[in-house]
Amino acid sequence: MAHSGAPDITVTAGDFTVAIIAASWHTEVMDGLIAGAERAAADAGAQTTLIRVPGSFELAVAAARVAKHFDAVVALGVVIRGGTPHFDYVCSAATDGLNRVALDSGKPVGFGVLTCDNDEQARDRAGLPGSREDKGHEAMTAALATASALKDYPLG
Ligand code: DLZ
Repeated sequence: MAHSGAPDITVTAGDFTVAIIAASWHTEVMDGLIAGAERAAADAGAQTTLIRVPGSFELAVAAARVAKHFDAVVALGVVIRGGTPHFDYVCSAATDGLNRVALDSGKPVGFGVLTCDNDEQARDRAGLPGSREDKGHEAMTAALATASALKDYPLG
């Protein structure tokens, strides 16, 4: 299911704790993203805690609040373009906010927010039966691989 050009990452170090922050819009696609993230964590021996928020706009504040309590955070959401500029504002808030959390906390933040033109594009990336990609799994793998790469460099 890997995207063309995506690295084949194997996470070797287990024992990490990860907060999965998940938005609630677009239920079926979100269920696929969460399942993919949880599968990747289980394969790597990591412990997860699932925290639900209403929409993708709320992902960053939740990540900011909990980052210090976990080795890594994975943010999952689905934003579908509508007929107004709202899509751009929610996507910017999520991407800018989550990037700020990563830099401010020094903790890896896996970015599993789908920003799509339509529901079909989102389903194709959600790790559901028939999907070409599994972005929840990818986001968790990236967060764990980064936590592993940085484990010998403590915060502060
Ligand atoms: C309002 C809204 C809309 C129109 N679309 C989405 C979406 O496609 N995906 C998503 O995660 N959230 C959406 N939201 C909700 C906002 O993220 C946010 O929860 C509300 O604006 C309340 O702050």
